[in-house]
Amino acid sequence: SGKKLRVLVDMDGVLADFEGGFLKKYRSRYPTEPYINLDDRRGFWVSSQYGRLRSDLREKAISIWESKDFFIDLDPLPGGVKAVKEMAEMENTDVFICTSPIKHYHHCPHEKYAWVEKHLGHEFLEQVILTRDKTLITGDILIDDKPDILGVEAKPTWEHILFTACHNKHLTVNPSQRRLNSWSDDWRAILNSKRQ
Ligand code: DGP
Repeated sequence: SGKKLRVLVDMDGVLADFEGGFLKKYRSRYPTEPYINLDDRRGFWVSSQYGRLRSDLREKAISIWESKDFFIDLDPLPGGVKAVKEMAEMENTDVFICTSPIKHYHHCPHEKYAWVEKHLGHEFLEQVILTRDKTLITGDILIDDKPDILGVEAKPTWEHILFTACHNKHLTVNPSQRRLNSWSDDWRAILNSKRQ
């Protein structure tokens, strides 16, 4: 009953292992430079924490995700691809992948589409939304690891479900904010709670 549930799912940190992929390539490219273990990550912006470690490491960090093959090479996070495929097969459910490309556009947008095609299939390209402002996109739920999702729309239609990641796991978010701790967590219950 009611209208279809619209679920927006973020890509980096939710479906694709941005943090793990970053650290692996950073250490391989800069083997003698200091780095931040995933357990010690704090704050969404990787470049900010590396810049605090040593100012020149900010640009070195940025060079990693601006490189060719960074985004296509990201491993899927456990259970994400399966969950999204299952969601898409559910009755009365529309799933979209809602992701913000980096402004260095030479590789990232192309590789995000290629990643979806590789892991979710060609048909799933229909579901991809690239936007720098997720508040403009209407939906019932947005599953995203970024704690603060802001934009020009002050009252987005979606409820933000905070997906737990290394950089946000210690955050005490406001008590009304719901979390999905991983794809082993009960995402079906969260979807069902929003159905009419
Ligand atoms: P999204 O997860 O859709 O909100 O997209 C955010 C993107 O920004 C994602 O590709 C991760 C990336 N990112 C992480 N840390 C930094 C950073 O310090 N600087 C920039 N420019 N991008 C970052």
